[in-house]
Amino acid sequence: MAMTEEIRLQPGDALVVVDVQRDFLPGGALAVPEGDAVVPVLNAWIARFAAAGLPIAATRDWHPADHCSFLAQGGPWPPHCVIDTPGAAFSPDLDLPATATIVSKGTRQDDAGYSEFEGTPLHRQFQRLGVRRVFVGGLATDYCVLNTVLDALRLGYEVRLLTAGVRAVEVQPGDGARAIATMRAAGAVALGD
Ligand code: VGL
Ligand code: ZN
Repeated sequence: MAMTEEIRLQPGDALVVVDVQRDFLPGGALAVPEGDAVVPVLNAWIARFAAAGLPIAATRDWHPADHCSFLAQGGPWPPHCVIDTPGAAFSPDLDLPATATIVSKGTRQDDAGYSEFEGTPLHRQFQRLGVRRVFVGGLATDYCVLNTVLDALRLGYEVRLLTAGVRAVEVQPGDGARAIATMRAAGAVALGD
């Protein structure tokens, strides 16, 4: 946690907690290996952002039961994060303050987007709040974290990737490391463990 201490938060910073939902945790429908390891790390960041009065967005994968990314529709994934099911709930161990903004994505049948900025009000909300730098952690490194970070950079935000607070699905071994390399090459600054 040394790096966590060294970073000085400032006005214009916001935290984005990506998809820390039961279905992505061990035992879930689309379990990310060690997905639960991100929870204490992100709880520490949530506490820091909350204490500083800075914005916190908690995103969630929020799919209709016939979503295009599910196997039955020819997609790559087993059904997961179906709207209003227990698997779509945030981890019960995630300490989200009542002030956190909840952002739902993938809510339309044909909306496969893996970015939290795609088809959501997140960019508008951040613009209204004067957000310039986003700190991103959560699940999964190689899908929603990757695409959210790349979109954030394209939209002009500075990005700090909370490397201790992300875990990868790893459909192919090495996908997580490759995703981190891609995010860094695009301009994200990785904060160490
Ligand atoms: C995600 C696979 C399918 C993610 C969402 O949140 O990274 N991955 N749907
Ligand atoms: Zn999904």
